[in-house]
Amino acid sequence: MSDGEMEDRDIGDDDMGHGDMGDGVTFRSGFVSVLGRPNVGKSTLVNRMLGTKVSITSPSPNTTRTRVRGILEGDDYQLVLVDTPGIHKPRSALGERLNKTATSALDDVDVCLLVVDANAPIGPGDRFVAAQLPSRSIVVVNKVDRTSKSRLLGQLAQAAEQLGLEEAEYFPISARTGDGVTELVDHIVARLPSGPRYYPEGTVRDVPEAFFLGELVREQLLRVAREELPHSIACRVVEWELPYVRCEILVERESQKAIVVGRGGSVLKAVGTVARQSLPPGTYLDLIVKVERDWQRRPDMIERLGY
Ligand SMILES: Nc1nc2c(ncn2[C@@H]2O[C@H](COP(=O)(O)OP(=O)(O)O)[C@@H](O)[C@H]2O)c(=O)[nH]1
Ligand SMILES: [Mg+2]
Repeated sequence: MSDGEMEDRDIGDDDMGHGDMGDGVTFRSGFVSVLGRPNVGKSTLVNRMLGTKVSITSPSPNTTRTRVRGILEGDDYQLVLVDTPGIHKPRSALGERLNKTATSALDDVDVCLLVVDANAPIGPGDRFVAAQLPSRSIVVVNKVDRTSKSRLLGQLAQAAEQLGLEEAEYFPISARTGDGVTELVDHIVARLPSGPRYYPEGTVRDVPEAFFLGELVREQLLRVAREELPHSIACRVVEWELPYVRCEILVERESQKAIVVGRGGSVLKAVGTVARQSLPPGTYLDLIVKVERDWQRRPDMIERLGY
């Protein structure tokens, strides 16, 4: 989804009045983890709820590699949204690491969102994730823009029957169009306990700036990547001395390097143009492609990349 498609959420003027809901609570806050199998739209939902991009998205699974925190606030609440890597059957050291990162987001969480795809049958992947969640989770049935009313009803029934979450609540939404998202946010806020402001007012994301730039570079590269390449790309900013920024792009094989560079450097150039838009004007962004053989299988490299 492009930034342009997203409207800014005007959180300041929310006249719903989430504050004192008759229980004497005047400020609510808490951590809300977003979990699910890969590709169901977790990151798209997090971005949509925040009205800005904090987490990169792509059509290929396992795009999200770290826990990404975005902060949504109103006059009387602050909600820390934790996006996670999709939980899946791991095939590499990286995959194992991603699962660990995701399940660790279950510790000390106030509300759990389990995202499922409205257009795919509830399967073992969904049940596997659900089994690790508290029974009182919120099941978000995403991508309703692609389904029909009757199919959606079937999907809700299946979710209720198969996920084993006795006390779950169900929200059909479209992270892409925003359909149902306001209702979901209102509901989550109402469920938050009374608590402090965890982040200074106005904070949007808890991701180091340099790391986020590396993510934006990777997101652009994922647009040209096919087959196994998405998993093989890693980006890390190795120098951040404004106006000079240097970002390394790692791939696993020489053949992949050619794709990432593009004919006459065309891909790199296009990627750089988009990534620079999030940097101060006049920033010089140096993109360097390196082959780091089989980094996905090497725990030391995964660690060094911050995954
Ligand atoms: N049609 C449709 N596609 C969506 C929706 N939400 C996400 N997607 C697409 O699903 C793919 C995976 O999304 P992403 O947020 O990266 O999934 P994640 O792996 O769960 O974080 C991307 O191509 C998204 O554009 C939705 O509500 N409707
Ligand atoms: Mg994601």
